[in-house]
Amino acid sequence: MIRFEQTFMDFLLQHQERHNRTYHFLILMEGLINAAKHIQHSYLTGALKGNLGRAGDVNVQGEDVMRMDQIAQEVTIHYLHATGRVIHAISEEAREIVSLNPEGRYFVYFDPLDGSSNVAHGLPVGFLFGIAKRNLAGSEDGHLRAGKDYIAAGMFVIPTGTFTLALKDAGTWRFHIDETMNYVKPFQMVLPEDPKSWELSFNESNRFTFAEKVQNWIAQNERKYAFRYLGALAGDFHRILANGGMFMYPAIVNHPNPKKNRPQGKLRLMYEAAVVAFMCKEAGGEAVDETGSPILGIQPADHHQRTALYVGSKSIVEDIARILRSQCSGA
Ligand code: FDP
Repeated sequence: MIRFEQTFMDFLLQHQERHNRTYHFLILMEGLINAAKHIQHSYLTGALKGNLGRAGDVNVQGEDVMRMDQIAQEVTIHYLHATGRVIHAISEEAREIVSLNPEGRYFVYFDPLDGSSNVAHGLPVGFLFGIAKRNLAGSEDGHLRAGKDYIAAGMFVIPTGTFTLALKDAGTWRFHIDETMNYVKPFQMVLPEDPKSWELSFNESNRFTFAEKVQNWIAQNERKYAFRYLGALAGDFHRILANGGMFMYPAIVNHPNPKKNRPQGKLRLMYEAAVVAFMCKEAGGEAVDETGSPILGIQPADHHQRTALYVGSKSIVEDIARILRSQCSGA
């Protein structure tokens, strides 16, 4: 006998009742799910159709745009628009804010295909998103929201077929895609407390460009943990959520070529760092920036703002946060 698992929509309906979410939220989520399935399919057939190469453009971050980036952006905007629920979309792939529906009640921040170095190989990439709600009752409030004001955040790992969603004050949940392209079998993610399974994830080739205190922390701690790095935030964070430990992308401050320093960090605050920080918080973890301050508390000044990121199990992130804070105060 075939066993039918609980679907994502069943799960949302239950949570809708428990957490007072409106059907507008369900419609928005359906739009995001449709976009993810479409991207998943295009990615799986990407090599056959010649879509895994460069598009010939450079994006807002000055990086080469891949053909798949363009497809994922077009697809996501199409489905978000179709929901009629989104006033503005903020994407890594668009310099300006994309205005969709003046009556819409949500702001959506997303990176439709994160982890570009994996694209040419068809290896895992991520579709990351955060959602904030417009203030419909009072005077209009803007799209520049701190992560603590998001109502949900999530990521699809493509083409692996997993989907992780965190709902404000309702935990972080993982789903798997089934034969019918439905995301099913919700499983609540809680970051493991036991350091035995913990992993450390960062780009080792950048190691000697980090601040000295960060380098020292690595030297003192690296032997305690297994080291894993995929080079796509969604995939690396997926492992950390399950096994515990820490993913980090520290500021680059000691590059031999000073022009290559990134004192602000590399990752984007609104659609990368705040998204994983939100999921991490709902799973019992923590995330801080280069000053050791919580990522979720950062008020963005620009929608493409960058940040350094340290995210994972609470005690390991708090440990490095203490060092980062002392670095800032000059101690
Ligand atoms: P990428 O630049 O390859 O798109 O978004 C930034 C990101 O990927 C993250 O997904 C990933 O964690 C990180 O950058 C990888 O950067 P490095 O190649 O510098 O390690």
